Amino acid sequence: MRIDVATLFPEMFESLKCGVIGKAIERGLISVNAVNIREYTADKHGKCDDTPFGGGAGMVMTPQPIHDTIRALDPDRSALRIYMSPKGKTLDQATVLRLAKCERLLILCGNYEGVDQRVIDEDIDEEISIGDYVLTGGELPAMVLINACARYVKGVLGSEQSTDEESFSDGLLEYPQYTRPREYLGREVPEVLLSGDHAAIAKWRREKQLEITRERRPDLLEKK
Ligand code: 4GO
Repeated sequence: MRIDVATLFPEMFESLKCGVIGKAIERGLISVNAVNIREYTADKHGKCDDTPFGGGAGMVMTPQPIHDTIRALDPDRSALRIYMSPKGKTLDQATVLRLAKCERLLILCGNYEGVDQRVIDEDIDEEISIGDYVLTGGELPAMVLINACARYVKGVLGSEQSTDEESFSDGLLEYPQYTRPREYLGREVPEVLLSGDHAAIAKWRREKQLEITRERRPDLLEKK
């Protein structure tokens, strides 16, 4: 999977080199190519923003540098083009799975008050939000999206880590996990997990999933 990112802050994407995603990049399973929109501005002072028509606070990113960056990265429109925005469709696991199947993604990150609407209309396929809150830029949401999708690319998670036993894979929240020691701060690991009875363990875990989902996210049970 190839992911191109159009951003004013490509350095932010260096942090993807950490951990599981970093390993996947090293192994060539995914590639992340963050490009600075400023490299494409025709303005001799490197300007990429201007005041909004109609007035109001802040600055808006101008269309020319963005359009030219996107055209350079994806001249034949072979990537699915996404703009990170609080106005977008809220990201969920079904959307993650659909995007993870794409061979190429191009993610546009806005800053300030956002980007000129005409590049969204001309160049963008989908607007996605990571949740109902506003951030100063689309870069962190883009990294959330990249991380969530990369986990579903074949080979990214080791054989011991899996995407099919976790929260949301079956529409429920996850059961609690325990590891050594058997007692910590006076708290014992639930007896059944030490029993070696795999059927009893599976039953206990299912019950815990239903219990925590009923308590915290009854809406998920309704959907099921
Ligand atoms: C995306 C972008 C929040 C999200 C953003 C989100 N804030 N909830 N800020 O996914 C245009 C300028 C949007 C700053 C950007």
